[in-house]
Order: sequence, then C-alpha cells, then structure tokens
Amino acid sequence: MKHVIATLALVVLLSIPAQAVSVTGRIRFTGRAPGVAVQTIVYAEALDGNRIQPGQFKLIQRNKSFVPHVLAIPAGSTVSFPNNDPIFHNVFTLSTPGPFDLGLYRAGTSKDRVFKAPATYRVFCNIHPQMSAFVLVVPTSYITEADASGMYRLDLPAGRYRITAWSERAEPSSVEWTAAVSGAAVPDVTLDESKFVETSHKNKFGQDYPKAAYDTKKN
Ligand SMILES: [Cu+2]
Repeated sequence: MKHVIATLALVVLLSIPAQAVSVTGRIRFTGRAPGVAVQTIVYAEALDGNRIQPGQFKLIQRNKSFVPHVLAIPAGSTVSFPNNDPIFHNVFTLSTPGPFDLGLYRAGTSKDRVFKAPATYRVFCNIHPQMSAFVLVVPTSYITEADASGMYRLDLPAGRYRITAWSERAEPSSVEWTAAVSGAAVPDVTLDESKFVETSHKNKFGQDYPKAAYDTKKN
C-alpha cells in the first residue's frame, strides 16, 4: 500500500507543469568596439528535452538595409522578406544547409522561407553590397536580446538549460545552469569580440560585386 501511495504521489508530481521562472543575466564583452551597435542574442536550450515552438517572423528590406540586422528564430519558423523600398532587391544566402535566392521583386511584395535546421544564415542583396543580415536559427523558443550593457531577461519553465550568447563578432559562448527560482542570476557569459575583422562578401554567384554596385549615390 505504501508503494502504491508513493507511486501515485510521483505521478501527481510529474503531471504538474514546470513552474515558469523569470531570470536575468549579463553578457560580458572582451574587445567590443566602442560606439558600434552590435546585437547580442541570448537563447536557452532545455537540457531535459527541448520545447520548440516555431513562429512567423519578418526580415524587412527598408532604406536599402535589412530590419532587423539580426533575426533570431526557433528552428522550423517561417520568415517573410517584404520589400518596403520603391526599388528592386534580390535577397539571397549562400549559407548551408539551405542556400536560397529569392530573385528580384518589387515594392510591396514579399516571399517566404522556412528555416528547418539550426544554423547561422548570412543574408545579402545581390544588387546592394551594403545590405547584410543574419538569420540565426536556434534549437529552442527561448530567445531574447541583451541590451547595450549586456543585460538580459529570460522567462523559462524551471529546469536545466544551456544558455548561449551570440554576436556576429564573436564565437558563441555558453553556460549550463539550472533555472529554479524567479529573480535568480544566470552566471556571466563572456563574448570575445577582440578578434573580429570586417570582411567584404561575394554576390550570389560567388563573385565580387561590380565596382558600380558600391556607388551608394546611384545605388
Ligand atoms: Cu538591394
């Protein structure tokens, strides 16, 4: 009888959903360039079985730039790429595992892409070399962005997580940690941006852009 009661108690315990907790943390930067706005993404993967809820997102082409510059999404999500400029753009990526070329399309129109596998996609325009963006596809729905000082907040079900910080100027950096109570602080994670070197990129054919493409007055 004691055994039955213990088993029942366990079943009841297991059926209670993990309590949501709100935690904060701080990303520290080594060699962060002063005066440059760099988006810092933070995401938490549950180590006891991850919960991914794909969603719908937008990466807008506006004033010959991509907005936002870094779009972080759960794997399986759909991204639409609306052109809000009065000129043509040609969005493409050569990144694996899913390179694509959306082709030319005009103002007010949009195309969609589904991003299945976690990866970092570098997205460009084949006409305007100054346009660049990242689609960061991650294996979790718990994603947030740190502010300029590196502070962030995450709302998570209680449990054990790998918490990763990402910026385009550093190798990603992680910490494993158990989120148990609200208000707790995640151990600091450091992003080393000191080795970052700005590089130019190729067009969709893997070639240099024509010189005229860099003339921002005409383009
Ligand atoms: Cu363009």
